[in-house]
This record gives sequence, C-alpha cells and structure tokens, in this order.
Amino acid sequence: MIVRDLNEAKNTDRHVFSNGWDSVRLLLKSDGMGFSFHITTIHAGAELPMHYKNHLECVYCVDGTGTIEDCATGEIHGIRPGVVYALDNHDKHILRCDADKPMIMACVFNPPVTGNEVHQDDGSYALEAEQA
Ligand code: 9YT
Repeated sequence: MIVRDLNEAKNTDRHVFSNGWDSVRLLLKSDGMGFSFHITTIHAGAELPMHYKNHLECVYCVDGTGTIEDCATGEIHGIRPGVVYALDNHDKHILRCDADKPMIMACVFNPPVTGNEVHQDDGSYALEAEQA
C-alpha cells in the first residue's frame, strides 16, 4: 500500500514548477499503478495551451474557477469545483484560470508520467521512450 500526504510532498522532488502552474506528482510511473496522479495548481490569471498527444488525461476541479476551450470546436466550458474533464481524444485545449484565485485540480495521466516531463513546444509531454 502506498500512503502519501500532499503537504509532505510539497517542495520535494515530486513538486514541479512551470510557467503558470505547479504540480505535486503524488503517484508516478515508478509507483506501478499504470497511471499517475497529480494535484496541480493553475495560477490565477494563467492561460495554458496544451495538447497531450501521447497521453490521456482526466482533470477534476477541487477549487477555483476558469474555463477550458476545445481548440477543435471553439467550444468553451466553465470549470468550477465538481467539474471533471477527460481528454479522451488527446484534445488540443486552452485552460484559463480566473484572475481572482488559483484553480486546484486533481489530474490522472495514462500512461503515467515519470516525473521529469516538461511541456514541449507543441504543448505535449513526450513518451518516456521518446525522451533523450
Ligand atoms: C490541469 C493540468 O494542467 N494538468 C496537467 C498536469 C500538470 N501540468 C502536470 O502535473 O504536469
């Protein structure tokens, strides 16, 4: 059994920081679950274009508000606590966080991330095999 505490994982090597977001990877590929599980904070006012070509991702909003734009259709969906979105078609999207406070998101990735991924220019994470 694996038991971890978000507050203890903060500011360790499980906690990655990037432009407009930071993420605590509570479960990684090395944990052997077949998926990874992250608690991601989207910073207030952030606008994040993303395209996970190599991964499926599901995201549940725990706190904060914003929108997700489906780049294929132009459709914009409200994000608020209780809303989940699943990128079942590797959907290219833009996540926007309202300016007043951050969004706290629980994210699952399949296949699991290893912990070292950074966004590539096209908004994706490389598959492990593709990484140098
Ligand atoms: C909501 C969102 O941005 N999910 C992506 C996960 C996060 N960027 C991470 O942990 O890499």
